[in-house]
Amino acid sequence: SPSDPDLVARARAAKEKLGDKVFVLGHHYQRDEVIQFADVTGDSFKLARDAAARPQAEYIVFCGVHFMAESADILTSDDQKVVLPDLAAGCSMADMATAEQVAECWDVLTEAGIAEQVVPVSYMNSSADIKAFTGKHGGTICTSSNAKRALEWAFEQGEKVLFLPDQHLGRNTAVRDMGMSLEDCVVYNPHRPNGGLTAEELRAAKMILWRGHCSVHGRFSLDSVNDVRERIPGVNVLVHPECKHEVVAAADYVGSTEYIIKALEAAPAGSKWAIGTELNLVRRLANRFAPEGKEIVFLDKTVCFCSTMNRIDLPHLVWALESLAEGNLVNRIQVDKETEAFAKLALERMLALP
Ligand code: CIZ
Ligand code: SF4
Repeated sequence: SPSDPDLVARARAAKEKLGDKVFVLGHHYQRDEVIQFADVTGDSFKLARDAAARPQAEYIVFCGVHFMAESADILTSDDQKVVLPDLAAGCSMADMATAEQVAECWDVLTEAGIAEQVVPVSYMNSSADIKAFTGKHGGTICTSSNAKRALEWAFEQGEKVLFLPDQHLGRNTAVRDMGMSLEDCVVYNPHRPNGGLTAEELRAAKMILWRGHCSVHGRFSLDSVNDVRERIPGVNVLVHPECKHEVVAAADYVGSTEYIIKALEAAPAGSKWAIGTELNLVRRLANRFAPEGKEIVFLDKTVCFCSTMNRIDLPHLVWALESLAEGNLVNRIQVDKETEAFAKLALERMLALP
């Protein structure tokens, strides 16, 4: 069983044996049984930075998903080895934009005569290949905390933005934060010829949104917002910007996981909150703040855990730590040199954003 005291003891022993050689990162969406062994917790960006700030740690055990481990590898030194305890922990959103599809999209933009006006902006939640494409074409990475600043910067470099791979974060940022209209946005569908768009539509658009979404956040609905308001009078609805535009438009507050945590820390006793983000985090926050008299519920009971985040469980973590303690480097995530160089360029543009 996941809370098996034997496994807990084994994880502790292996970690102790490794000492400073190992640094365990835990994403906010990880299971409690894994989070208890994390040296730091955070969102994908904070974790990648924290890994880089620990050069003495030879092994970075990344409890999160594949694209996050890639970003950690890109931002850490070559001597640091990033380990993902289960290689099947991918991200369905990141998988929605492949290198081939994005290269094809660039050809479509070139055919339409607009490629030189387009600046790619890619969400952190993308593969190293997509980050490299972004760097190569003069674009930047963004997170859900700095998407507005990234778009402002991009519109200083060019007239149009190709936003990858989360259409919801792109649309929400353009409309909520940048004063654009829904008509300024078009959706490029990689499964249709020319993205399902005419050259005229591409030329008229300001935001070209890649047709990707998060399979967790994308499932919160406007109904769930209306239902919770009826069920809990006075509730504050707080959602992540990966949610659909109609959900974000109906919410009281919108922000990244770090924003959500800070908002709940600052919330007064007696306040009520419905949160639209991953269930592991919402449950942990509900338990943490209940003693302070803050009532925190999950926005929609039909939405589940992120199944790939949940692949990292205590047995996988024990296996990874014990293997490392025995000198076996398992499940290393290593981005090739050329990809890394261009991806780093895009990440550095983000770090330089005002
Ligand atoms: O949806 C996710 O996976 C998020 C918000 C990741 C992250 O930490 O940026
Ligand atoms: Fe990917 Fe969504 Fe899971 Fe995050 S919560 S890892 S974006 S599928």
